[in-house]
Amino acid sequence: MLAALIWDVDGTLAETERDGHRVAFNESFESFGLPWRWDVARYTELLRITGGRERLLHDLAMQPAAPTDTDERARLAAALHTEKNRRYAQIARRGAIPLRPGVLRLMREATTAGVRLAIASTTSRSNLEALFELQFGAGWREHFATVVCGEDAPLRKPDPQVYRRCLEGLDLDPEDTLAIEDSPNGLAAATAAGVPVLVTRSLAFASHPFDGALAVCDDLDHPAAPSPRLCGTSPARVDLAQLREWHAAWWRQRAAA
Ligand code: XBP
Ligand code: MG
Repeated sequence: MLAALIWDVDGTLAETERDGHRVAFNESFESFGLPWRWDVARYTELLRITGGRERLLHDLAMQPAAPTDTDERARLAAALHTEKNRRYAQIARRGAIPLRPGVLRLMREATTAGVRLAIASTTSRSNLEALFELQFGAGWREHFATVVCGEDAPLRKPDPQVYRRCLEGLDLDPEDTLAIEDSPNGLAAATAAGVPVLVTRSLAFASHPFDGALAVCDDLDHPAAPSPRLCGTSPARVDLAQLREWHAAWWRQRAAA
C-alpha cells in the first residue's frame, strides 16, 4: 500500500539547475576571476554528473585555465563549490526559483490522505534549506517524515544509497513508497533501491525516454503516460488516486510474474 511519496529536489520540485545552480556557478567563476562560463547547453551535458562539486571537478579536468595539479584542482573545486552554494542560497531566498506546477497540490493531497512525504536529494543541505524555507515556510521540516541530503548519502545518484537511507528513515519497504524524479540518474537510483518512479521531466531531460518508469509526465499538472506494462489512460493531471492505482498495478504485475 502506498504510504509515502519520496521527492527528489533539483529539477523535480523546481528548475533549480538551470535557474539556480548554473547561475550561481557562473557568478562564482566570475568572482574568482576565472574566464569560463557554463551556458545552458554545456550545463545540460554536465548534469550527467550528479553532485555540484563532482560536476565541477569533471569540468575542471577539461578547462585549459584550470590548475594541472590534481590537489590544487580539488582545492579550487571545493572553494568554488562553497561560493556557489552561498550564491545559490541567495538566489533561492529571493524567490527566483519557483516550485514547478502541481508540486504543492500533490503534496497537500498526500498529506491530507495520510501518505507521508520524504526527500531524497544529492544536493547540499544548505541549498535545500534555503529553497524550502522560502517555498514551504519556516516550519517546513514538520511536513516531511525524513529528509536525506548530499551530506547524508555521499554516494551520488545513480547509486541507490540516498534512497536506501530514506527508506530507513521512513522505516518502510520500497513496495510501500513511490519516488518522484526528473532525471535518468534519479530514475536509476530509485529503481536500484526497488522504488517505482514517477518521472516529471525537467527541462534538461525533456526528450529523454525514461524506460522503466512507472509513469512519465512533463509536469504534475499535465497527464502522465503510464509504463506500457500498465494498462489504462491518464487523467488530465497527476493526482494521488491515479498514483495509487498505478502503484498497486505495478506490484500486482510483479507478484504475478
Ligand atoms: C542534484 C545534483 C546536485 C545539484 C547541486 O541531483 O546533482 O549536485 O546539481 O547541488 P538530483 P550541490 O536532483 O538527482 O539529486 O552543489 O549541493 O551538489
Ligand atoms: Mg533531480
